[in-house]
Formats: sequence, C-alpha cells, structure tokens
Amino acid sequence: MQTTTKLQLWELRAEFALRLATLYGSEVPAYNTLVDVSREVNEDFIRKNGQDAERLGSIQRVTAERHGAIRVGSARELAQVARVFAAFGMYPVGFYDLRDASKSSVPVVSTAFRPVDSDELAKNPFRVFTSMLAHDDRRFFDAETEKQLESFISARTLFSEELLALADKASAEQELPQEEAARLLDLATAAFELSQEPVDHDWYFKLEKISAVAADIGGVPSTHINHLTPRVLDIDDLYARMEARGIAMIDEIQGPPNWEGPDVLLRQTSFRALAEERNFRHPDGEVRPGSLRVRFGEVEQRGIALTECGRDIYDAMVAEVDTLLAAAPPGTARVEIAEQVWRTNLPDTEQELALQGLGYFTYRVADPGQNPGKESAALRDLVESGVLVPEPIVYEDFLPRSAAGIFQSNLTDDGSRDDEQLGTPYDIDRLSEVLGTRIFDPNELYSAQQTASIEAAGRRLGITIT
Ligand code: OOG
Ligand code: NI
Repeated sequence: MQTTTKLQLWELRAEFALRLATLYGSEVPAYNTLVDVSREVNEDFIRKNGQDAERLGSIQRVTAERHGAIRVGSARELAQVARVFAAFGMYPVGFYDLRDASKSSVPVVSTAFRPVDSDELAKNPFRVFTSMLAHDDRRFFDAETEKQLESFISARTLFSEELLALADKASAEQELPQEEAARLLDLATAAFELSQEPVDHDWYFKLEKISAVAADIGGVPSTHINHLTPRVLDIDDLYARMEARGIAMIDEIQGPPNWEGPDVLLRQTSFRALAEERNFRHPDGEVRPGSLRVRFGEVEQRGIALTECGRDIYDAMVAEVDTLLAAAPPGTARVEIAEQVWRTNLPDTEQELALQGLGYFTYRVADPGQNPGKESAALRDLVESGVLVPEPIVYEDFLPRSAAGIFQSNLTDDGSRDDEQLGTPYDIDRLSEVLGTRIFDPNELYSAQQTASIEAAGRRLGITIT
C-alpha cells in the first residue's frame, strides 16, 4: 500500500516563511542586503561573545527568525487571515491600538499571528503583525469615505475559496498530505504578492491625503507583505553597518536604549525602501506607470519578556523620557536621557529582574541530584544558593509605540485626523469577535510557561517552591 507523506503545521509554517522571504527578496532587493548584514552581525556577535551570545535564542533560531507585516481592510478579511494562518499553526496573540499609540495618522488596530507553545516557537517562530483598517473611525474617515471604503473593500477577494478550504482542512487535521500542502503554500504565498493590477489613481490619492496607511490598505485591489524583519543579536552594530553601506536608517532605534543591564522586550529600526513601480488608472481611462513608496526594511533585536509589573515600569520610563526630553536643551539625544532613566528604575542584572518579578523566566535545577533537605523553600533562596538557575523567556510580541513609530517614520505625509470626532472603541474582546477566535493574552502565555517550570523544578527537588 502506498503511504502519503503528510506535513505537520510547523513544517508548513517553516516553508511558508521561506517562500515569503524568496518572494519579498525578489520584490524588494534591499531586503536581501539587510539579511546579509544581519547574518554578518550575528556571526560576529557569536564570535565575540561565545556561549553567552545564545542566551536569548540559538544562532539557528535567530538566523532563521523573521516577522512579517500585513494589512487588511475589514472584519471579513481579518477573519479570513485568521483561517489562513491557523493552517500554519499561527494564532492571534495580543491587541495593539495604533490609533492611540501616538497622535498619528495610523487608523488601524492590530494583532500578531504566531505559534503559542514554546516547542512550536522553537521549531519555527514565524510571526506576522497584522493590522485591520478601522474604516469606521470618524476621526479619520467621514461618512462618505467610510461608505466608499466599505464598498471598495467588500468587492475584492484577497483569499480564494480554494485557499480557505485547504487552510481549514490543515487546521482541522493538524497536518496536510504533500500535494495539498504544496497547493496551499502556492496559494497562500501568492495572496501576499504585490499585484500588478492598475491602481485607481484618484481614489488612492484621496485616501493618501487622509492616511498613507489607509491608501495602502483600501486604495489597492489586493494585500501584500509590507515588510519582513530579520532578527539580530546586536541592533546597534546592524544600524552602524547599514549606514556605512549608505542606506539611510530612520533617526532612532525604537524601544529600550542600549544599556549595561539586561536586554528586555524589543528594539527595532528600519529604513525606507525604494519607490516601486505601479500602474495607475487615470480618470481619462488610461493606464500610466507611476510609483509608490510604502514598503520598508525593518530589523529587530529581542530581549526578555517583562511581567505586567515590569511592563508598567517600562511604560512609566517611556513617559518620563518624553517629559525630560521635552524640557532638555534642543539637540539632546533621547538615548542619553533614556540610559539615565533606565539606570535609576531597572535592576541591572537578570537575576534581580527575575527575583523582583519584573521579567519572565523559566527555572532550571542546577544539579538534579541535589536535595535541599526541606519541604518548602522560597524561590529567591533557591536561586541565591544556586539550586535553581533562571533562564530568560524571550519576548515574542510587539510594542504599540514602536509599531506606530515604525509606521510613521516611513511615511512622508502626516495625513489628517480630527480629534473632535469620536473614535470607534476597539479592544482585545471586540477584535476577538471580529476574528471569530479568541486572541491570546501574551502575559497569560509567558506566565503559564514560568509557572510550569517552577512546578516542574519543585517536583524534581521534591519540595514546594514558594
Ligand atoms: C506594521 C508596523 C508594525 C512592528 O514590527 O512593530 C510592525 C506595518 O507596517 O504594517 O511591524
Ligand atoms: Ni515589523
């Protein structure tokens, strides 16, 4: 009897990530440069820092790691995206409201699709930051534009019935026979290719006046991958090397400063991609070539996930840096202020970050033969006496303020926004309803992983850890 090979969801995910990288590299050649420089940075970092360099992820994982970004126009499209990504074992995690992250013209709410289990993340951590246009937000769109957006978006098909059916089958069966897998991958990759179909000139630029992001989403007949982001172990080095190659980066690295304490959360930077040729249909009916500049290159460095308490401190530090910067002499660099603020507010060792409950960690038993000789012990005592070793849990998610900064710094126009009007209220529950599936809370995922490791350590040592 002939047996058919079946692909597991993680294998589909790894292949999907590779195919998107090949597609994006052929569309945006600067991406290939970014990947080459990222590889150099990582290899040099490992050479200089040895064993310690892989504390936040093995070189294999870091080198293969990417996140993508896509943007869709409606609840219906977002629900379809969720079905497609479920076929690759990627589920919605976290809610980001970029309308409020800065007083900017980014009229979207977002989530990120990614694997949720640590072993799945280890097999392949591909994730996609996914934004939905809030076309009903009156601060950006008047009633007439909202209606036009609605009819334009509801008339297009981003994902075919065949793609959706194959995706549903993969998620129901948690695997897919080889032939169907190949078809699923072809269709899913093609759905994110930049379309050659002509863009309606006047409609696109009407939207662009309101928001360049709205035009990129609702002004074109399909969606496309906006960027694909490699991960580096030293983003300052990457930044310097890209500038040395003559690629102008945005002014700042977003997120935490470079300081002597532990790396936390996420640091990101980007550069504007080149203009891309697109065909425009003009009111006279003629199609003429023009160009658009909406895609960009981004790179990131990932650090330790912060607990809710750690995150509150982070948010307060960001606000404090803003206040101090506003009062500082013109020309003062944000990073100088940020370094000071960090030194006064965060412990400068991983161990303290763990023991003060500010960062998420798993706990490894140093010597499994050891018996502390009591029934219960405090986590702090076990760590300080070397019985347990904290190992950082890497932040797998995003930062709304950095995301808004990345969106914003790559736009030429501020767009328009009327804050006299009321915005549409979105939160994690409402977006879950739109998606038709519950959005995971990132803190619950990290915290469950930490708790499970402490319980397992307790069982190995035969004690209760308090
Ligand atoms: C998404 C921007 C946010 C990130 O890494 O924070 C983002 C977009 O441009 O569509 O990708
Ligand atoms: Ni990104």
